[in-house]
Amino acid sequence: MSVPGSFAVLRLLWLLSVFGTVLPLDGGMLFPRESSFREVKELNGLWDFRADGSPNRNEGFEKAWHKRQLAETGPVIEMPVPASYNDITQDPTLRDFIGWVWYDREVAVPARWISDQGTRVVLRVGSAHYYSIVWVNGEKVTEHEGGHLPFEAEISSLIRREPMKPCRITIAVNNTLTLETLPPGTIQYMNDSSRYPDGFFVQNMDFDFFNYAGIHRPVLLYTTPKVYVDDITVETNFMDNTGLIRYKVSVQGGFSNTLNITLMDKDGHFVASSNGSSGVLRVVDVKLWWPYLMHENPGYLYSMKVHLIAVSETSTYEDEYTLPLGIRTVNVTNTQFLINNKPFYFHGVNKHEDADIRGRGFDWPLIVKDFNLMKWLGVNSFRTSHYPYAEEILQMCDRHGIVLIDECPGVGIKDIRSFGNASLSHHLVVMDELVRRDKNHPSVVMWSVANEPASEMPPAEFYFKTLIEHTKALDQTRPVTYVTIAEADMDKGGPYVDVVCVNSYFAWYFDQGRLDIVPLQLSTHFENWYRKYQRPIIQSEYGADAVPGLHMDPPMMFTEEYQNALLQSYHDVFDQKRNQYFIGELIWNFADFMTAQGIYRVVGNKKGIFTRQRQPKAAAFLLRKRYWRLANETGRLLPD
Ligand code: BDP
Repeated sequence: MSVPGSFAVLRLLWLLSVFGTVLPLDGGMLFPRESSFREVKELNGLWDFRADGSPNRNEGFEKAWHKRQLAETGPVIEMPVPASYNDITQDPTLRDFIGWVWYDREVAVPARWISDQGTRVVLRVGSAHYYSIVWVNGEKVTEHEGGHLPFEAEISSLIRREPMKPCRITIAVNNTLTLETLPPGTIQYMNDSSRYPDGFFVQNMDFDFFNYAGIHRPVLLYTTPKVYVDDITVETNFMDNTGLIRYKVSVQGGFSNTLNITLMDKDGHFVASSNGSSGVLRVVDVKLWWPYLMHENPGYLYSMKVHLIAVSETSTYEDEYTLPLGIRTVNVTNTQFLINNKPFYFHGVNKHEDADIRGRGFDWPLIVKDFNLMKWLGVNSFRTSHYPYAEEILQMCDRHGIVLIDECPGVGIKDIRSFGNASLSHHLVVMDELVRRDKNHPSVVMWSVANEPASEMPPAEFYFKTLIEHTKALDQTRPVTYVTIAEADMDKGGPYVDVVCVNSYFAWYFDQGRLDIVPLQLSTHFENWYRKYQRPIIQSEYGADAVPGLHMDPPMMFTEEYQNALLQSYHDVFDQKRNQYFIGELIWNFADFMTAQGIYRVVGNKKGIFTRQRQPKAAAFLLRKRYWRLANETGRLLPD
C-alpha cells in the first residue's frame, strides 16, 4: 500500500497511538442492573453528530472538538443512539464513510450522585464500532478497541469538579479496519491521478457483511456505592437431584466487608444461602436449565442475590447485585454434544445484527420479533455470526432456552500478515473481554474464536493453538471451536477444536445449479472430517440466495424453489449421519442482510429464509416443518 507523504505520517501516528496499545482487563463487566443501591440512567436518544470529512480525518483532534460543544465546532446533525449512522441520512458519503465520526450530548446528572461522595458514577457504552475515545467535559476518560463489546469509565470525580455545569459526553468513533483489527481489513490508496482524485482511498475487507458503524448499543450512566460488587463468576453442576453452584465474587473499593449470597427460585422463594467471596450453593430438588423444545419448562433461571456491607472508620457502604443463573452442564464426546448429560442436536440458524435503517443498532422490537420468529420456526439454537451480540439478546436466550454458540469477531482473517503477534495479542484480549462478559450465561454452550480463517497457512497452527488454549484456560466449562470451510484444510488448527464446525456451499459457489451432486459431496466430506478428527460435526452454515418472489420449476439458482431444493438435499444427508457423529445444522441465514456493494450481491446477501423485513420465503416453511419434526425426534428427554 502506498500512501501520500503527509497522510502517511499522520495515519501512522494515529495508528500507533490508537492501535498500538493492548489494554489489560482491569475488573469485571457486570451488566448494569438497578437495585436498592444502584441506579441506571439511559442516555439513548438524539445526540449531536459530525463526521470528520477532512482529508486526513484528523481535524477533530487537531482542533480539539472534544473541548467544546460539537455544535460550536461546525455543522452537526441529529443522530439516534443506538444506531448505525450509515443508513440514517440521504447522503451516500456518510453511508460509506471511513474514519472518525464524533457524537456529543449533555446530561443532567442527579444532584445526589454529585453530592454523595460515597457514590460511584460509571459511564458505559454497550458497543461502538470500531475504535472509540470518550471524553467527559473535555477530559479523556477512556478509549477502547473493538466494535462489539462494552466498555466503561468511572467519572465520579470528574463530574464533581464543576457540579453546577451540565455534564458533556463526547465520543469519537473510527470504523477503519487494519490488518490487526478484528475483523481485519486494509486501507488502499489509489494513486493513479488519471483515474482517482487526490487522496482517494478504499477500505478492503474479506467478510460478507456491511461494515456498519457508530454507537450500536445503549449508552448509560449507572451508580454503585464506593465499595462495590465488581464481578461474579458462577459454574454449575448437578448430582442426582442436587444442583451445585460454585461462585466467586470480587469486591472493589477496599475496606473489610461482609458478603451474603442468597439464591432464590423463579418464584422468589428462598433456596440456599452462603457467606464470603467464594463458595458452593447446594440446590435440593434442582430445576435444571433446559433448551427450548427439550423440556416442558425450558430456560429455568434462579436468581443469585449478592449483598455487600463494607465498613470503614467513618462510613458504611451497602451494595446489592442480583445475577440470573441457570444450572446446567455441557460436555462433548467423540460423537455427541451433551447438555445435562443428554444428547443435544442443534437445529437452528445463523444470524446477523442487521436491519433496515438502524443497521446494526440495538432495537427491542426487532429483537423480540426475531425471537418470536425463531420459536415459530422451532429453532433451539443459533450462532452469533460473526461477532458478539448485545447482552440483552443473550439474556433473552437464557430466559427462552435458546442455545448459543458465542462467536468473537475473528472473521475474514485471510491475509498472512493478520496472523502476526499484534493480531494474536489483540485476539486474545477480545476473548478475555468476551468471556468476562458472557461467562455466566447458561445459553452460551460453546465459544467460537473465528469464522473461516485461512487455517491452511503455516502460522495458523501456532495462532489457533494459542487462542484455543487461552480460551480454555479462561473457561474450563465450555468447549471451544473455530468455524472452518469445506474447501479449507483444517489441519493447522483442527487438532485443537472440541467440535468441528464446518460451512459448505455445494451446488452454489461450486458446481452451480447441480443439486444432484450434493449427496455425494456432502457425505464424502463428512466422512473425511470425522475420520481425520474423531470429533462431532456441526454444519455451521449452508444455504443458497433466493430473491423473494422469484420462481422457477424445475428450480434454478436464486429462486425460492432452488433454495428449498438445496436445503432438502442437505437434509437428506444430515438425516443419514444424525445417529453417528453429526450433531447439528445451522442454516445460513436467518434473514437477508446488507453487504458491501459488489457484483455478487444484489442489495445484500439473500440467503435469508426470511427477508430483511422478516417476511418468510418458502424455505422458512420447509425448515419449520423439519425443525418441529427434529424437535420431536431428538428433543425429548431420552431415558438414561
Ligand atoms: C460464508 C461466510 C458468510 C457469508 C456466506 C455467503 O461465513 O459470512 O455470508 O459464506 O457467502 O463463507 O453467503
